[in-house]
Amino acid sequence: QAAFRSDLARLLELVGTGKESLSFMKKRIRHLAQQWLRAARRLEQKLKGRQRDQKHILVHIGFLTEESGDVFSPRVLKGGPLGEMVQWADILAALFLLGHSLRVTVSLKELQSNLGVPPGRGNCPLTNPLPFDLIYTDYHGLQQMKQHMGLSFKKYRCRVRVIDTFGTEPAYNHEEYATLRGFRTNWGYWNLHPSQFMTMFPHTPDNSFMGFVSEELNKTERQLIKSNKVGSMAVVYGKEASIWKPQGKERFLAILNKYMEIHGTVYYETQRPPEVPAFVKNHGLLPQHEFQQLLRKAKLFIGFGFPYEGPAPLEAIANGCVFLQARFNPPHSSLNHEFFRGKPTSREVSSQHPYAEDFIGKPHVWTVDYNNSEEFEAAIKAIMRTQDFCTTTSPPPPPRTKSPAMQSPPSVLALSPNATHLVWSPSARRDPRAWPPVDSLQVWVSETRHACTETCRRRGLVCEPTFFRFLNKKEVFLQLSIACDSTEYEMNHLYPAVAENVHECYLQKEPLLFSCAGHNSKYRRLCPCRDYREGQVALCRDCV
Ligand code: U2F
Repeated sequence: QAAFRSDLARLLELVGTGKESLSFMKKRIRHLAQQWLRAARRLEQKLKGRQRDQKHILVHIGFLTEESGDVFSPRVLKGGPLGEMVQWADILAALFLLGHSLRVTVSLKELQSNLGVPPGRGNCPLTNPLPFDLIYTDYHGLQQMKQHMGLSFKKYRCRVRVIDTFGTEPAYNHEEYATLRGFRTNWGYWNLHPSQFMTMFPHTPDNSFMGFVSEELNKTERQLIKSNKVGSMAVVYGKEASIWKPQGKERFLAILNKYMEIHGTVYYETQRPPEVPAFVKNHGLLPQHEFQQLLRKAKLFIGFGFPYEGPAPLEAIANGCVFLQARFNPPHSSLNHEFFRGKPTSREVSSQHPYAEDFIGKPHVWTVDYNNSEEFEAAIKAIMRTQDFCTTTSPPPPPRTKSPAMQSPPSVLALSPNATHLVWSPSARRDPRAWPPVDSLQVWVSETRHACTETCRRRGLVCEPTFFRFLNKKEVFLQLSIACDSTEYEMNHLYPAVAENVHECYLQKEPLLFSCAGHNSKYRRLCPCRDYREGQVALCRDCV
């Protein structure tokens, strides 16, 4: 049985030593220890002694192995990416406190010895059963496991969970389809279940949302932050000098400088980096908790467009800052931007932090066109006038149904006057194991320019991929009054869908390709949307 743990010392030993990345993770775990322990006690009380199985879990952090090049560790103290380490530290702390039995590996040798494959005999199939119920790893680790487990990899791959920052869409995950249809990239095509990929932010519900921890402040801390806020202080998002390079930056920094004192936390060795203007007060790269102290004083946290989708904006908002970021027009994606090229997703990134833009928004998050000086200046002025958020520091829940799309008649009405009806399968409804309950399903037909993620979001709903199986039926077209001259079953990540102009209807032949992500000008998709609880999209409103 799993018993909640009340001390993190053993975890710190398990994480090991010898790399800056591991030291960063351990510092984070130590710094958040009291909050973790409090949270574990709260959950323990809530579960009232309910029995839970203790899982044997291997955590293999592939990107930190020498064999994959470990490009991150040497950059930890030089302004390189830390977001991934933030997330791994939090995953380790959560699994450990829940009482599971953990092994942590950051080298191929350790991986092999834990999997029971003798070193040097990498392609042998495992002779014994896999000694772990679950393996948390990343794409590098997946590759290493495949090479060293040989045939057993296929047998045990359902036990793998892949920590995958930017996500893997079903079209890229299905090997045959990805190969045939040009979705094959360096990373995808593992034929896992899409929910085995766990993301940093909820990019598409096809994947699981793992997230990371943002600090919780008590009332006293909030009061203290409030009294120490400096209304005219801005901190720039960017710890590496190269982030300060974007063209036109001088113009908008000069505007900002008219109103606010600008601070930076840019890494430097001996001299101020030339990319950072002289009027910026640069503190150098700070240890994480000192960076957060700086955010507690600032009014504004401002992004220059990179890094994409990191944890820092949420930390800033949690510490009472407004986050100002650039809108991308056209959006960045693997089709048009170097950073995303080869990533197994076609997601269109509409700003530096689409999660902050879509799920939090004003007054905490401002997304503006940085090429438009007037819009930029107006935003700064408006932000300076906003009240202090320190009394309501936790980010607000995702928006409910008040999107512009709700104010005009939904486009589905063009197809049928009663086409937004709830659809559920009576047999599934009776099945107590069906989760989430099918009663929460609403079928919406997308516009051709929208994926199901967007179609549902515009109605204050969330796309629920487990419900695709209820829509993938001829009768559903009929129920939606969609005229089908023909109905075919084919492999396509956009199906079920209708090619409206030609009255052709399509159903999905391959369940692994059910996908909330993706759109194409030819099809209107059938989207399985459901409602959700404020602040907790994983649950539908009447689920529990
Ligand atoms: C993201 O990685 P980054 O490391 O660039 O993400 P950030 O949002 O900058 O934040 C990472 C952490 O760095 C900390 C801060 C954050 O938790 O508290 N920090 C710090 O310790 N000292 C400082 O002076 C400033 C910040 C993303 F997370 C990755 O997945 C991507 O690979 C990367 C590139 O897009 O961006």
